[in-house]
Amino acid sequence: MKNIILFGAPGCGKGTQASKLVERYSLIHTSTGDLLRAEIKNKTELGRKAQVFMKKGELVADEVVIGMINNKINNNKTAKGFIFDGFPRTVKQAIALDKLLEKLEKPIVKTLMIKVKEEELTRRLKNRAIEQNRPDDQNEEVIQNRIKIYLEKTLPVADYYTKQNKLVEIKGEGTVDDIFERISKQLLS
Ligand code: B4P
Repeated sequence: MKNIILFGAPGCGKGTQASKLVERYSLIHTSTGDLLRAEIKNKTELGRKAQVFMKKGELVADEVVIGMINNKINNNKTAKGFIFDGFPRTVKQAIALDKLLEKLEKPIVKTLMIKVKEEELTRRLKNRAIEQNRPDDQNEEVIQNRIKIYLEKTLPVADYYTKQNKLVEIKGEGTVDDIFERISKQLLS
């Protein structure tokens, strides 16, 4: 099993690249953003609570997303591997993920950090607001809040994996295919 994390700021292209990677490598795509949006769509209690935070560009509570990941891993124990997209977003989530994978004796092999300049992130999120009508992309204030929260709460996760010698930086600007090839090279090395 090969477990990989796609890491980076909102709008860096984690979801875009994860979809292509699962196709090529037959891994299970595990996006906490997608799981939360499905809960909202299905009008569940969890979705109703998560929506309040997501609309403001805030993170959903660690316990909630860790619980969702726990279920996903337990329901796919024989999988070839997972691509974690948008998770972990806090150091607490990273520690919990290590513990869950320890039980399976299948640790994270690499954390790929997709790096994109802030002005390009903002441009992409504004475009996504038009294309996908996501409530968390709808105004500049929320977009800026998401970037601020990324810098405060999520960026320390990069140090966590650097200390484990697992962090690899990927230039996240250029065409989707160029970035995909950069990531694939890292997965094969
Ligand atoms: P996510 O669903 O993870 O979304 P994201 O970080 O905003 O975007 P991503 O990086 O996947 O970008 P995409 O490929 O779409 O999170 C949404 C929210 O859910 C969070 O803000 C939070 O509230 C909550 N949440 C999720 N996980 C959580 C967790 N673990 N803990 C707590 N809360 C959590 O790309 C963006 C746009 O750029 C797209 O329109 C795409 O087409 C375009 N694009 C991609 N690559 C491009 C390229 N190379 N060139 C030009 N455009 C490109």
